[in-house]
This record gives sequence, C-alpha cells and structure tokens, in this order.
Amino acid sequence: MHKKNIALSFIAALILATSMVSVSAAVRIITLTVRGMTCGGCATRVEEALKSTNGVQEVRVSYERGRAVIKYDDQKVTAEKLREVIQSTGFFCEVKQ
Ligand SMILES: [Cu+2]
Repeated sequence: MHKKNIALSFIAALILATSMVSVSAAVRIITLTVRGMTCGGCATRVEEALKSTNGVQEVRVSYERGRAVIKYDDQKVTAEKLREVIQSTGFFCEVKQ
C-alpha cells in the first residue's frame, strides 16, 4: 500500500516534470540577420509576412539594424521556416546558431 503511493507520486512528478519541459521548450526567441532592407516599408513587409506565419507570436524588425527578433512556438514553426518566410519577401536572411 505504502509502496504503491510512492510509485504513484513518482509517476505524477515525472508527468509534471515532462510537461514543464515541453512548455519551456515550446516558446523561443530568435534573432535573425536580414540584409537588403532600406526603409521602414521593407521592415513592415518582413514583419507582416512573419506575423501571418503559423506559430509566430511576436515580431520586431529593424531595417537600421538589419535584423528580426521573433518569438515563436518551436512545436509549430522552425527557425529554418522563418528564414524561408523572410527570403520569400525578397530579402536575404541567414540563420546563425
Ligand atoms: Cu523599403
């Protein structure tokens, strides 16, 4: 009886730990280098394309700094996919990690 309780609480702790890991692994923030943007319009174009991508939660694009900061759910979208979305807007992007 006592052993069973220990086993049950161990399983419960394991499930809790596993779900906590998957929650913390789901949301990531990445900074991508974007080359070729010359004005705020370019930045908006990149931003809109990223925002309409499934899994993207927040986007900040700076044409002066030539970069995009993206908060995304890594269970729904990958860094490689984000790079492709930026490339599709006509700018050059590379993933550095
Ligand atoms: Cu522009």
